[in-house]
Amino acid sequence: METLVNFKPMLLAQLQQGDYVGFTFFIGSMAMLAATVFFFVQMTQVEGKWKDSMLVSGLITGIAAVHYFYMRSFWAEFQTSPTEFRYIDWILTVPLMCVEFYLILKAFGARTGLLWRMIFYSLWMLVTGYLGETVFRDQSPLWGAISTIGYGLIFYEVWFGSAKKLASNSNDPVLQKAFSTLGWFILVGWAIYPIGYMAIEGGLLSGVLDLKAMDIIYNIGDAVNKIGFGLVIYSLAISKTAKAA
Ligand SMILES: *C/C=C(C)/C=C/C=C(C)/C=C/C1=C(C)CCCC1(C)C
Repeated sequence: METLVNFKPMLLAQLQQGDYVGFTFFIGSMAMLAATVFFFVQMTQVEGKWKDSMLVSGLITGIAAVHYFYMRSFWAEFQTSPTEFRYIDWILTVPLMCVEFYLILKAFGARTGLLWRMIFYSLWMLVTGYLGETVFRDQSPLWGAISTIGYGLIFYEVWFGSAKKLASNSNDPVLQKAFSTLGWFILVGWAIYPIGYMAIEGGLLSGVLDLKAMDIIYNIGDAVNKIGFGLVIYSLAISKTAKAA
C-alpha cells in the first residue's frame, strides 16, 4: 500500500513556472519523438540500403526520446542533472552515429575496422566524461581533457583520416556533400558539449556559466546533433532514391 501511495506516474512530472531548463527537457522529449516518427515513416520512402541508414536515424532519436522522458521527470522532481540517464543515452546513441558514417561509406569500401575504431573513440570520450562529472568531479578539467582525446580522434577520422579518404575517393558529389555536412556537425555541433561540461563547479567556465547552463547546453546540443544529423542522412537517402528511380 505504502508504495502505491508514493507512486508518481512519470508523465505527471511537475513543471514549475520559470524553470527554463525544465522547458528544454520537455521540448527536447517531444522533438525527439516527432523526429523518430518522421524518420521511421520516411524509411518506407527510400531505396534498399538507405532503409538501414534511416532506421539508425530513427533509433538515435527514439532512444533519445525515451531517455528525455525519464530525464524531464528527473529534472522536474529533483532540479538536478540527470547525469546517469544522460550518459546512458549518449553511450547508446553516439556509437550509432558512428554506424551512420560506416553505412554511408560501406559502398565505397569502408571496413568494420573503421567502425570499431570510431566506436572505441566515442566510448573513451563518454566514459571519461562521465567519470569527470561524477566520481572525479574535483578533477573535472583533467577528465575533460582525457575525454577530448577521444573526441579529437573521431574528428581526425572524419576530417583527415580513412573515413575522409573513402569519401573523397567515392567520386560521388552528393555523398561527399552530405559527408562534409556531417563532419561540420562533429566539429561545431559536438563542440557544444564540452562547453556545457565546463559549466560544472570547478570547471573552466564555472565563473562565467551557471551550473544550470550545462543541461540547457546539452539539451540544445542533443536536438541539433541528433535531429540535424538524421535530417542530413534523410536528404542524402532521398536524393539517392530519386536518382535510382
Ligand atoms: C547525441 C549525443 C551526442 C552527439 C553527444 C555528444 C557528446 C560529446 C561530443 C561529449 C563530449 C565531451 C568532451 C569532448 C569533453 C568533456 C566531456 C564530454 C563527454 C561532455
